[in-house]
Amino acid sequence: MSHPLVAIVMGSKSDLPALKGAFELLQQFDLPFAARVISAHRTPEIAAEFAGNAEKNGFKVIICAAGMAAHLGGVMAAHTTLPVIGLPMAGEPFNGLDALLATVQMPPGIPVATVTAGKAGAKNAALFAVAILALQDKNLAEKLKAFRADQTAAVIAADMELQLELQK
Ligand code: RP5
Repeated sequence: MSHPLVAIVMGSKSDLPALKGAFELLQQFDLPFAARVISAHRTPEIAAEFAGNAEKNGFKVIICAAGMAAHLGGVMAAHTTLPVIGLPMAGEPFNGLDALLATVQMPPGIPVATVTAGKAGAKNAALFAVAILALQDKNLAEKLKAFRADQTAAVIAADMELQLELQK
């Protein structure tokens, strides 16, 4: 198996259930990925070491999932020039709005490309990683176009189904 190009780093194992959609999408695109539990505040040295060596270790993009104060994306991005996608995790008591703001509000100079919170964000984070890798991979770009075409067809089919139901 080829070396994973995508790293999915989560701040806590408690984030794992929300990431299932990202795992499934990357598998759908036959993209091997590494998944790690690394906390920006509980294991800061490991976070710095992982991000600092990510490029040398063959990664091309890092997805960072974290909840609450959600420093993970910013800390990772501070230690690498690889693209970092921030995925806010929804949690109590602010249902992800805290993590969204913490992740998206990077001061100028160190960007974290932030997707929406939770399961929808997990899918979009994976799709955004695919889009980044597709820039250098024609086969992957074709797969992404096919994915979009399938999605379009599914919506059109759902609309046709609705019209038929309404005619009954
Ligand atoms: C963040 O704090 C994690 O990413 C998680 O979303 C949240 C709560 O972590 P646990 O207390 O469940 O480990 O660091």
